[in-house]
Amino acid sequence: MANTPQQHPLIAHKISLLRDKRVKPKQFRELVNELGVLIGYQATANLDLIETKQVESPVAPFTGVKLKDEIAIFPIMRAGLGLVDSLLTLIPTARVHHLGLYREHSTLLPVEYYNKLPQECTVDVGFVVDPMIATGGTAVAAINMLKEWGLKKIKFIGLIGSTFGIKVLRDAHPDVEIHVGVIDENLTDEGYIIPGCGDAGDRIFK
Ligand code: HSX
Ligand code: HSX
Repeated sequence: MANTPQQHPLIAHKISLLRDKRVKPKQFRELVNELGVLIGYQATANLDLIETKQVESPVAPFTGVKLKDEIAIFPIMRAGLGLVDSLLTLIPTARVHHLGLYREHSTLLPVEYYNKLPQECTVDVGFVVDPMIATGGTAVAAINMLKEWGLKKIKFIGLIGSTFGIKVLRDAHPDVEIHVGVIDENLTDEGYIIPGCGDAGDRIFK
């Protein structure tokens, strides 16, 4: 199931602002970043911990905990770049591996243009980040790339997903947790989510 923390008032408030066409790139980028932190916080809630050796607080010894897994963030360019800082705020030690995919304009099918993953996969948990799931093709293709690389545990973080695209992603990769801020019912033949927020890449960078 896709997790839509829509009920959280801060997420609902910020998604509404994100949709507003009067919002300019500076504020749009800030909103993407803030939403990434809120949704990322929820998406990291079930990460595993291990105990550390005993250390001492100023008053007593204690056994600490730390994250068990090697974690990486996989932004899908361009728009996914807007969510990298959010995830790094939450997990500053995470690695970042960029994936480049664009939708071919007539078929809307994803085309890979950038993949510099190291030869060996030493990541335990990967967070694929991209603000939009429209037809779902891009997310499915990115996750295919990561599974072929050898990554076993993958979570997707987005801001707005279409009902159709989320079903496509869930059917293709039922093992992947999907975390989005909101699910919109409609998708145009041109692959735009309605009401959506327009082209997130353009709104972040232009
Ligand atoms: C947008 O198109 C997003 O940032 C994604 O990278 C992509 C989503 O489209 P789709 O493949 O889900 O239709 O620019
Ligand atoms: C969009 O996804 C456009 O169709 C582009 O082809 C593609 C690239 O996304 P981004 O670079 O703006 O994230 O839907």
